[in-house]
Amino acid sequence: MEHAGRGPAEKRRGKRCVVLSVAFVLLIIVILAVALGLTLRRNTDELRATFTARCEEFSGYDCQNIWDTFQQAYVGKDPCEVPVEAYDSLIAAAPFKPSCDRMMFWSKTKDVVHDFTEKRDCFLTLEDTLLGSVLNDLTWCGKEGSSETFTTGCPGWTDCENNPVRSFWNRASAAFADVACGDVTAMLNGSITTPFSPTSIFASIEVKRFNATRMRALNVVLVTQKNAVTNCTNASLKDLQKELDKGINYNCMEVAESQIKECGNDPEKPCGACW
Ligand code: DVN
Repeated sequence: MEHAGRGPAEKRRGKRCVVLSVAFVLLIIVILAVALGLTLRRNTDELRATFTARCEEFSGYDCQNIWDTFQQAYVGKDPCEVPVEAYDSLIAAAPFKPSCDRMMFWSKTKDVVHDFTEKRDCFLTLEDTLLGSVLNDLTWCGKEGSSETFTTGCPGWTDCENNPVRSFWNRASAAFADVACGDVTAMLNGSITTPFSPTSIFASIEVKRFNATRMRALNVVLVTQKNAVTNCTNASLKDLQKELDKGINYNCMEVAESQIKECGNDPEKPCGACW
């Protein structure tokens, strides 16, 4: 009769096989965990490197302290529960200085306005200031129970209101508008039907904080293209005028985008003569 059970050598081989399989699975788990850890570290390190390099272009600031203060706003938090107030300390660490007669606000004209302010050293947008420039075009968020910064998989602008990126821009825009003084300029988009959109940061936050004790006028530059759909008589611009604090003068000029581009390319021309 044939022996039904396995021999001792076969049993030992079977056991070794199980041990090897478990060890292999554990090894894979360790490798994956290390790779994930390194990726997260890289996320934090890359953001820190960009932040610090941009910060160091401004002299007289403690960039390490500004980075630490920035991180405190969102690290370890649910990325949908970072309110605007979380950035109060960051704003206090690098406050906006008033640049009377040179401050430039904008809405739906991101490229044209920055192309212009980069070439000409006359107007200053939020994105030309230290805090605006270090975080411009970046994405970041934290996670509950983690000390890392994530740069992917973060909630989008409209996914939840209190997300770290949106709250930062809302807070920074409010602080920048708080120091607006003298003659202030706003570049709005003449190619859309509602250049002063109630849901924009410009309308919902900045204009509401303009104050007549500091500001003399708001000069709207309505950027037009060949087939302009909007001019200075636009209904939304009437709303803008109504929203302004009494005592702030309002002016509006329609200016061709090509003229703004040409002026940007001509550093000899005085800034005020661009429109
Ligand atoms: O005056 C400026 C400046 O001070 C600024 O920070 O706020 C004013 C501009 O904000 P705005 O009036 O809301 O103008 P926009 O053109 O509607 O939006 C400005 C930017 O906010 C966009 O360019 C988006 O940034 P991005 O993605 O190009 O780096 C962002 N943004 C606004 N609404 C968004 C959005 N991003 C994604 N989804 C949205 N719904």
